[in-house]
Amino acid sequence: MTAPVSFKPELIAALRDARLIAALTGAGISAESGIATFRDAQDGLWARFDPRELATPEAFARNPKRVWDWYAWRRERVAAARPNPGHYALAELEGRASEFALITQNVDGLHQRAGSRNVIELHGNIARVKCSREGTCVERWETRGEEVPRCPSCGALLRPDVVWFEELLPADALAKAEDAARRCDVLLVVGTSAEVYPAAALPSAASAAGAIVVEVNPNSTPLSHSADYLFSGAAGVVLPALLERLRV
Ligand code: BV8
Repeated sequence: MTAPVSFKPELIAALRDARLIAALTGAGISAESGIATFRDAQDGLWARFDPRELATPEAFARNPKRVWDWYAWRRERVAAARPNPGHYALAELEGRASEFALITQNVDGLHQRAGSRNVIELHGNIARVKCSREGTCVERWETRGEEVPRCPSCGALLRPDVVWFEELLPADALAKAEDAARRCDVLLVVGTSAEVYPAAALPSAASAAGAIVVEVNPNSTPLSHSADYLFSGAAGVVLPALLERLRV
C-alpha cells in the first residue's frame, strides 16, 4: 500500500489562488497508459531504437520506409491506449483553475482524449500526417505495398506531423508555451526527464518569472534540485491525490 501523498497547505493555497496554472508534461504521464517512455533504460523507445536513426530529417531522407513504419507502429499503440488518472486529473484541474495551459511534449493526444482543452503540442501529434515538402496536413492516405504514401497534391512523401530532432518547433506553440511559463503562478512539471530543448528550458523560465515549480516524477531529473515542491511518485497516483485534496 503506497503511503498517501501529503500536500503542504501553502501549495494548496497557491493552486487555489492562482490566476494561471500551467503544466508541462512528458512521456512519463503516458507510461501508466502503456505507452513506452523514451529514456527508460530497459523498455524505453530509445533503448530499443536509436533516435538519430528514426526521429531526424536525415533518418527520413536515408530510409523513409523505416521511419514511416516506426511511426505507424507507434500510432497503432497510441490508438489502442487510454488516458489514465494522471491525464484526467489535469483535465479536472483545468476545469477548476481560472486559467490553465497544458504544454505537452507528447505526440499521443491522450490529454485531449481525457478532456483537456487548452493543450499546447510542442512536438506535434502522431495521429496527423503531412506533406514532407509543403508541410500541409493530409486527412486520408493509403499505404500501398512497400511504398511510403505520397502527397495527393505534389507527390512528395508523406511524414508524421511531429517535430524531429534538429527541426524547429511550431512557432505559435512555442510562443504560447513560453508565454504561459512566464505568466503562470504555478507550473506542474510531470513525467519529463527535462533533457530535450527548448521544452526543458520552460521550468527555469517560469521560476525566473516568480512561479512556483512543482515536479512529479518517480525519478530525479536535472530539475529536481531547483523545484519548489518535489513529488517522487507516479503521475497517475500523485495528481489524483492532489485533486482530491483540492476538492476538500
Ligand atoms: C531544435 C517528437 C533547432 C518526435 C521529440 C540545447 C542544448 C542541447 C541540445 C539542444 C539544445 N537546443 C536544441 C538542442 C538539440 C535537441 C535536444 O534538445 N537534444 C537533447 C537530446 C539534448 N533539440 C532539438 O533538436 C529540437 N529542435 O532545437 O531545433 C535546431 C536545429 C538544428 C540543430 C540544432 C537545433 C527538437 C526537439 C524535439 C524532438 N522531438 N518528439 C517523436 O516523438 O518521435 S523529443 C521526444 O523526446 C519527446 O517529445 C520528449 O521531448 C523527449 C523525451 O523526453 P520525455 O518526454 O521527458 O521522456 P523521457 O523518456 O526522457 O522521460 C520520461 C520521464 O518520465 C522520466 O524522467 C521518468 O522518470 C518519468 N516517469 C516514468 N514513469 C512515470 C514518470 N513520471 C511520472 N509518472 C510516471 N508513471
